[in-house]
This record gives sequence, C-alpha cells and structure tokens, in this order.
Amino acid sequence: MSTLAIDIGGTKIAIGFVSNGSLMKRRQFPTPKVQTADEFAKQILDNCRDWLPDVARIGVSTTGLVSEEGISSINPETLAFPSPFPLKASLQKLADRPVMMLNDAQAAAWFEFVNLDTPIKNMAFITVSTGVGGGLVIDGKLHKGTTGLAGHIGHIAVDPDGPECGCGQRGCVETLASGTAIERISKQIFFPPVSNVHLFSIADEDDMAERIIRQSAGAIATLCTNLKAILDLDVVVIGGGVGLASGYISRVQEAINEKPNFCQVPVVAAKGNYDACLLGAAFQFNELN
Ligand code: BMX
Ligand code: ZN
Repeated sequence: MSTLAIDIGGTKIAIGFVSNGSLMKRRQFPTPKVQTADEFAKQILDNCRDWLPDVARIGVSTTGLVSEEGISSINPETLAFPSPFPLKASLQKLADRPVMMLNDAQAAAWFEFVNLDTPIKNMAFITVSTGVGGGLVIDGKLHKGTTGLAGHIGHIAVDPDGPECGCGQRGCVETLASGTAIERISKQIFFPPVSNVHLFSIADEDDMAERIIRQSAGAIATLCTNLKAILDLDVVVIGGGVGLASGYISRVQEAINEKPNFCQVPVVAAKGNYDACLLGAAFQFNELN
C-alpha cells in the first residue's frame, strides 16, 4: 500500500511517495502563504497530482500543535496558522483518502525510535531547523500529552534575560538555537549577511562563526541535560537542517560532556537524516505503541 507523506515545515514542504516503507520519490517546495486550509491543501496536492492514482492514504507531519480541531502555532513566527487550521479535514475532502497527522518532531521521534540499533525505552528526538521541535518516547510509547503539546521543548525557557520568543515567553531554547536564531545573531555580526550554510562552512577559520554555532549547540546541550534530568533518557536523536550540519552534533556532545555525569546523555544523528520528519509522516500508519 503506497502512502503520500507530507512534511510541513516553517520554510519548506517536502512530499514523498512511500511504498513498503521506502521513500521512492521526493519533491520539495517553499511553504505557501497560509490562507484557508482548503487552498493550502490544494497547493500541496497540485504538486503531486501525478502520484495520487497510486496513493492509498496520506500521512502528514507538520510544524505546530496538532489537535483534533486542527493545527495551531505555538510560535507564529515559525509559521502563522490561523488557529485551529483544519488541514486534515481539507486533505481528506480534496484527496478522498484517509489522512493521519502528527506534529513533525513527534512523527520523526516515533520513526527514529523504531529504527534504533539498540532497543531502549526512553528517547527524545530534537529537530534544530527553522524552529526547535521535539518528540518524546517514554517507556516505549510516543508521548503526546493531553492536548498534543508534549515535546514542544523548543519553548522551554532557559534564559530569563534572553530574546523574546514568538510564543510569548523570553529566552526559549528556540530563540537561542534555531536556524532562525542563528540567522538573527549572525546578521548582527556579518555584513553583508551570510547564509547559515556559509556560516558553517567558514566556522573552522572564523572565530565569530564558530562562536555563533557553539552558542546554538550549547543551548541544545542544556536542553538535553535538562531532559535527561526530567526523563532519564537513554539517547537523544538529533535532526533538522542545522542539527545535521557538519560538526553540529559533536559540538552538542562536547558541551554535554562538560556537565555533571548524572545528566549526561548520548546524542546521535537521525537515521532518517534530513527526511526523518517526512518518513515519520508515512510511518504513523504503523502502530504507534
Ligand atoms: C516550533 C513549533 C513546533 C515545531 C518546531 C519545529 C509552530 C508553528 N511550530 O517550535 O510545533 O515542531 O517549531 O518546526 O509553532 P520546524 O518548522 O522548524 O520544522
Ligand atoms: Zn518560545
């Protein structure tokens, strides 16, 4: 049975044609401006009309808080959904296929958990991308919480004097570590501005670039040690465009290793690589627990 996988991020949407658990075809395009859910769904489906005759079901992983009513933004600066945004119902109606939907990082967490080399019970997935998202597997079960909010670890406030976050708090991990945060900080330092990809490529010879990346990795390290203290995790899996950039995970691990032993935790790269959330979108049809 073939699945159309859709991963909605703050910057881009990736779509995949998944057959027997393998990603057979993949496309990506910039996230359209959010209007009505019907229009948003139509724009996604327009990008894969040729796949639809062979698609039996649709799995979506999306940035934002996913509930029965629809998607809501926790940080509207990442993607401003008019809340609740009933995208699942629109896709179901327009494509006439069963649709399942999860938060992007929750979907990736479950995919990564099932694909771990060593079976363990407690794991977090962290995506460092436009925002900082998270998914938690506790005692072998994906933990979504009462309202679906569980895992929104980018909005743990770690610096009371830090920058304002679009979620309404100050000093959230997302304001210190995300791709958006790195861009904001690097813009204050580099003129003309440099892209995040370029920033990583010059980090070896440019102290300032290295410092900006270390600040992000340091905030993710603090997040990991906090999560270890709360949940006694066995491992943290990291994904996302920034999270998977060359040398990022080793910088996070180095920062973790400077903390006391009890809260140290190993960090590894997502098996699904840049497509962990996309594969997770399709994978949610496999039993979640
Ligand atoms: C934000 C939040 C999370 C999401 C995370 C990563 C919104 C719209 N999104 O913290 O739900 O998981 O960003 O999202 O409030 P991404 O767009 O960086 O993949
Ligand atoms: Zn926040």
